[in-house]
Amino acid sequence: MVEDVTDLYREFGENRLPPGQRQTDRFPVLSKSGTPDYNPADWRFEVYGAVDEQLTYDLESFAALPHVRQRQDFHCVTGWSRLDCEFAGVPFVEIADRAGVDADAEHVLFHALDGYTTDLPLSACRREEVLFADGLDGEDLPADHGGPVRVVTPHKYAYKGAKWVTGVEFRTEPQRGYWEKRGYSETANPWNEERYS
Ligand SMILES: Nc1nc2c(c(=O)[nH]1)N[C@H]1C(S)=C(S)[C@@H](COP(=O)(O)O)O[C@H]1N2
Ligand SMILES: [Mo]
Repeated sequence: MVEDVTDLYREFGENRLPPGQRQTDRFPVLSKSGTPDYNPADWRFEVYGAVDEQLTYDLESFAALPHVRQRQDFHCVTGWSRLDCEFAGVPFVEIADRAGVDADAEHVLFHALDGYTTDLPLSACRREEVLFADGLDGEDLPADHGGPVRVVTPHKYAYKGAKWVTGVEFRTEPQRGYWEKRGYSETANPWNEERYS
């Protein structure tokens, strides 16, 4: 079953397409330094920081986690939106609950193979539509779009969704990520056009 979460915009604004965005049928590829190489046998996904139990998955154990499928929209801060992406993935809350997040954790810093980082408040991650996605439109997630696993954050501009994610660090304090350090908004709500800080 594919769950449709494309109506989440109602929580934030009147229109499904956020202000200043234009719809594209393509799915452009954006990255700071290209698609990184990795060896599938060495790939690890680690959950650490302010948690009861650190977790480590390899590709096989990650694939065995409970997955959901969702229809979501995707909004890039540079102005394009791709509607109705069908992502498959493991919900953020599934991972957080398995690790047992400390009561004083308030932020999440995502780490990626290319050295990219991005930060979100824990409350912004504990939402059903935040997924560690490994599938797109019925196929494995393509490497250019962040495969084997990326984060998707349809309630935020897409730079909040780390491609090639390898680490999830729970923190008591925020830490600005790659684009946040370079002037992009820490909150990144597309319906408020929170593009820059
Ligand atoms: N690891 C990593 N994740 C990243 C980026 C990046 O450079 N490296 N770019 C971000 C930006 S700015 C956007 S718009 C989306 C683009 O995702 P796409 O290439 O699948 O369209 O990935 C985000 N996640
Ligand atoms: Mo972006």
